[in-house]
Amino acid sequence: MNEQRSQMLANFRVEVPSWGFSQSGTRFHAFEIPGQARTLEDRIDDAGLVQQLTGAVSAVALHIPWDETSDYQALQERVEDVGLRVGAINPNLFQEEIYRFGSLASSDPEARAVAVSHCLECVEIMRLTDSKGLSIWLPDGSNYPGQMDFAAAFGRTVESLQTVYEGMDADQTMLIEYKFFEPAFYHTVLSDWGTAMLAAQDVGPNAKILVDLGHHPMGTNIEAIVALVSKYGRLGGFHFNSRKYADDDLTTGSLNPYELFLIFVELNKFYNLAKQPGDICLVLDQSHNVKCKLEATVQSVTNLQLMYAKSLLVDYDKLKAAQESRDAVGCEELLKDAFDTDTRPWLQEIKRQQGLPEDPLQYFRESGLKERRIEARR
Ligand code: PSV
Ligand code: MN
Repeated sequence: MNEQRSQMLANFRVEVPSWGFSQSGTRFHAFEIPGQARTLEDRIDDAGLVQQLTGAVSAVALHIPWDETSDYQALQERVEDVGLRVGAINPNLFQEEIYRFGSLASSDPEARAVAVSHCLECVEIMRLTDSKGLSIWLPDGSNYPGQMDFAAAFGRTVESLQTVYEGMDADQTMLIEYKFFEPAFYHTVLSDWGTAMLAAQDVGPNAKILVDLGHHPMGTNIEAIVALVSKYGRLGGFHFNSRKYADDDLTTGSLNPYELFLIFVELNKFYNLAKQPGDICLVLDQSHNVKCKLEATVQSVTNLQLMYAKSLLVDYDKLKAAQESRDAVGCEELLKDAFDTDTRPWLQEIKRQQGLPEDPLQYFRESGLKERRIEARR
């Protein structure tokens, strides 16, 4: 395999979410999964273990207050001890009573003030932990026609985001995540890439869009969104996961590998994803309610590596030429050729060179690591 491409594949990194390791559930029940993390330290150790197994983790993304602590410097040291950085900091704007009618968009000035001040507290945590991304998702919206004035709610959101942005440093990025429904079912304030883009443009140059793969209506062409937002310099990052129906938070690549590959194809046109630290923030956002959480995270990281590898096989010059000569079949065949190539032997070869287990899942299961983790957390 071409040396440069191998180097790129070897350098690919993704952030893992602390919340992907602890107990989660559906609105019906949260099951106990053997070995799941119980403390903040467990979550960091799990992120470190995924890095030890895959070599492809850059950072652990945190959610506040789920990962709140009295000593953020100690937290950062622990993260560095497991070979990682503190990744994006996610404020939580959805679990306070005062947010019943919204957070940054609320018509209640007190609710807005609480939400803004929580985001600013997260900016302070970023300073203490040297994190560069403030990843904001707001649940704001309405359930019934007439309940909320759409334009006014959007205006209040922009104003709140501007206040947060003014409190941020020049080397910090605000990531604005959109989602088309849930928890609101009639209208959502930041429902799609267009509304997030309008907000980002009003907020400032370091306000970017975050694309969560589970946040679009069925059939949305996410790769086309990626291309447009990138063209306008506004792509800030990703929340990777997989979905069948809505925001299912399943293992990345489990249901949509071709879509994932096509997203990487667009990303490669704009960014060098092998550059570390990267220009965009690639994060998993999943909650594993059936699988061993650590195994699901390893699977997700591996699926990302394999799809990224396939995207590196595309001949982009040939693709451009075929597009310009309007050869629809030729274009598609170029992509299919790359997608149909088995990239597992290539990734295994890289892992051998890096001294990593060729099959991280098998290693986790057979080396005793899995049992020891379950035993220690009983
Ligand atoms: C909302 O569904 C979301 O995708 C946001 O990123 C939240 O921070 C995260 O999920 C919570 O799990
Ligand atoms: Mn998300």
